[in-house]
Amino acid sequence: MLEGLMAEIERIVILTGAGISAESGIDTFRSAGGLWEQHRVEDVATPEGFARNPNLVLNFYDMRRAALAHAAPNAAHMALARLEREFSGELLLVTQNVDDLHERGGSASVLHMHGELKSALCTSCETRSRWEATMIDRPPCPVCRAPTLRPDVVWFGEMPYQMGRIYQALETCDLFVSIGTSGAVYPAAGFVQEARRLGARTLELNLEPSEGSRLFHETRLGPASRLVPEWVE
Ligand code: BJW
Repeated sequence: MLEGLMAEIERIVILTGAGISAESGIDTFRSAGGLWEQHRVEDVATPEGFARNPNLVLNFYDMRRAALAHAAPNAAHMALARLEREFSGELLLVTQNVDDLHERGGSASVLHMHGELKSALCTSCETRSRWEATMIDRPPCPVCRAPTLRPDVVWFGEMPYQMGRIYQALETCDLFVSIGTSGAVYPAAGFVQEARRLGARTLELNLEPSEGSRLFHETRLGPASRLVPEWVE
């Protein structure tokens, strides 16, 4: 595929979701037993929930950061890193995931449109800082010292990061590939239509058909750890 890709394709946009990290032991959101069966979305993934009960939200993210410490990238993350190294055209890897498994799998450039678990955002001075420890102790911002740090993640009702850059890449790509995402959350769920409208070929790799499966030219079903290396090979 890599040889074929190089011959025909100049620009690729890849969107990943929770499914690519599932085989690394990271919970997805909407699968059976997933995070939204264990927690109410309104409580842990909205700005209103954080305002109501910050400790509940900080606990939720502390728990996920702890789970991430025991996880390792799988063959799908590594295959995308290989693609980045060997593809001679332009590649934009956009992830909805807040984990760092793409980076640990070897990807040098990753756009985290829903933020990152290991980053904190100060709502007073808007500085981002590294966050490896627990948040529940509510330490002050390392820059302005205000006690106003929050998880640097995008909750419902908030604007995902770097949308201008993503739409620009979608407008000019030849190939859009969606991996391990349910297509239940916008704006990411609309990327396939955007890319297709402007002429890109579209491919979905997922365990089961996503909500927008019919919008793709092609869907391949199976675990990401098998499908992604097969596609990149
Ligand atoms: C495997 C696998 C294996 C499993 N191998 N695959 C009505 C209509 C349209 C939109 C709206 C609406 N009402 C409200 C909205 C907007 C709202 C929205 O989309 N709501 C929907 C519920 C309808 N969206 C927003 O509010 C967003 N902001 C926004 O729209 O701003 C305005 C705007 C306007 C114009 C342009 C741009 C913006 C913000 C959304 C923020 C989402 N935040 C979260 C939490 C992030 C932090 C955190 O992680 O805690 O992001 S929610 C959660 O869902 C998380 C994920 O990134 C996101 C997507 O989930 P994902 O990755 O798809 O996971 P799952 O679990 O759903 O699916 C897993 C998939 O993997 C499944 O398909 C499995 O089959 C598969 N799988 N094992 C391969 N081994």
